[in-house]
Amino acid sequence: MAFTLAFDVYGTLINTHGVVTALQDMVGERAQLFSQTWRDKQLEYTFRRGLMGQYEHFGICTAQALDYTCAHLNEQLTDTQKQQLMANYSTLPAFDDVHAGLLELQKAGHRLFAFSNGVPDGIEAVLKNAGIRDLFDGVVSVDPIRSFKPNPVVYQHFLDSTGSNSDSAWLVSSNPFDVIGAVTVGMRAAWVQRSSASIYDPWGVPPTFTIEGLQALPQQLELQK
Ligand code: 2OP
Repeated sequence: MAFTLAFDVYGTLINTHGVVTALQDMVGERAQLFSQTWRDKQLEYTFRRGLMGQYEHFGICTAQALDYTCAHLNEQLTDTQKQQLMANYSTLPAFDDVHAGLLELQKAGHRLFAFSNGVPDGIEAVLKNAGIRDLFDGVVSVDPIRSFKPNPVVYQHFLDSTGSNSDSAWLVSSNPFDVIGAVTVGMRAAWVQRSSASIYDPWGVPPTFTIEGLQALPQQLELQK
């Protein structure tokens, strides 16, 4: 049986910490801390905007989180530096295991979709620049719903947009909140734990299985048919 696979983008296919190299020139040793704070705040803003019904594009959440991070860490970045960091967001790299893993899944006959909090143009650009856009059947953004993961409505939007259902569709994500969001609406979900430092939320809602990278996904899906 071929499955419909929803791949989370930022943090799963694409390494958001690809900005660290550019940040090293701007904030030196604090580049890693800056990157992590920026990412955490970006996600927090999506959660809060979703909860409050105050939707703004993912790019706005990212830009506002960047301003917050500068203030929080007392780093005075210029407008040009901030623009450079925001531009880097569309040229972030894919993780090393992604291209080969997607290719194998495509060959196995699965339908591959990128499914993200990003707006369609942003998702298209980052996947294209990372050299993996052609491996997908399509891109599904939360934007038409004007909310963010893990609002249950956005997972239903994925199923509706791809003509799939919770028996045939899987979420593949490194973000535990995303996995829990998908499992809660009845989808199956693979958690991609690339590092032992990545902790799963102890909510009693486990992933269907855990993998260390996409190379393990084709075989694991074979076992689920
Ligand atoms: C994405 O939707 C959650 O950032 C993650 O791409």
